[in-house]
Amino acid sequence: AKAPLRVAVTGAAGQIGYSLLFRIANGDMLGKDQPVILQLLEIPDEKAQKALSGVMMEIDDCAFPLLAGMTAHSDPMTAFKDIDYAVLVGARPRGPGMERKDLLSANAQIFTAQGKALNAVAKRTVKTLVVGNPANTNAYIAMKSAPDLPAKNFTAMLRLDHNRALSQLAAKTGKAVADIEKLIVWGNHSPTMYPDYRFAMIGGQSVKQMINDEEWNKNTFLPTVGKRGAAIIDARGLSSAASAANAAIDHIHDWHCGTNGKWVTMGIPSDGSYDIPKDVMYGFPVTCENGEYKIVQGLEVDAFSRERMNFTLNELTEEQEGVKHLL
Ligand code: NAX
Repeated sequence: AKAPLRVAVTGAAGQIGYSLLFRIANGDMLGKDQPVILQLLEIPDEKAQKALSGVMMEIDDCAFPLLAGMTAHSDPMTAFKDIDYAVLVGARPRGPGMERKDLLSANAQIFTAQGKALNAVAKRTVKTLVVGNPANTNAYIAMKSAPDLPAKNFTAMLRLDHNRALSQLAAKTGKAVADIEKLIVWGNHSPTMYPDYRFAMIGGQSVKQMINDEEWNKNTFLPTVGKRGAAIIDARGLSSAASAANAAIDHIHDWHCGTNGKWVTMGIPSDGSYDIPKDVMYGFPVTCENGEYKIVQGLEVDAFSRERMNFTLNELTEEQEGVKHLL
């Protein structure tokens, strides 16, 4: 049998945690033959810790065969000890009267502390996915706070946006979501993201040609995907949770198990590809193999795409400039 892998999840008593933890313990993330140990972090607040203990009781009651251990923590220095994977979900939400820069600095504190803890105690090969918003910038902060770990192992979640775009394209073309290949979401996990189906294929046919409607792309597809999070809050009264957890599972599953050549979107520190400045935490098309992702290279960037890619890049640059003095 395989040795267990240690997975830390922060914000473990939150909404996303409630959908995510059961699926990790069930083997959906790292494979059906891979035992896992869960190291769960919540804020020290008594209510949060108590809620976490309740979630852990339920996980116990599932009697998951792959769950080899589980611990509760209120300090990242113990939660991240020897971990193989970190899924950083917990973040400071925007409160009433809070401005964007207050939100950025509140989160900068959380993610500098967690980056330093990863740097100090996690396995040297630890792979990190940041889900908590602003996800790209939080991932950037954690990466910059962990100088002894490989920068490439810090990533941000764009996969929910990718999956949302897939489902819109499936509905538009009347085809199965599983048959759509080569979709991309460039940039920031925010309404400025650029979902790009110029290269997408279904059964050997170009999706762009099948749809053949630039007005639909600009006026329906891009805003629908970009504002999907808001539409879900409006309908449900709560932000997306199960779909976000599912996207986190997909992201790490594909990173760990590989994509067999299939393109997926990951927020990763740029290596300069596509003229995105080095280190910016940006959504790129990647393929994964042997636990490593690789940016899909050589794609043409037309004028419309460059404009959209720069728009979302500028937002990221501003966010990352805004936290620089805190790093
Ligand atoms: P909840 O408020 O339900 O849960 C968050 C949990 O995190 C709370 O239990 C809180 O106590 C805990 N927490 C806060 N600070 C912490 C810290 N420093 N260490 C450990 N735990 C901490 O939010 P939920 O709906 O689960 O969403 C979590 C985050 O995901 C939010 O920032 C949200 O904006 C973000 N999202 C990101 C998405 C993405 O695609 N990247 C999509 C879904 C989601 O909106």
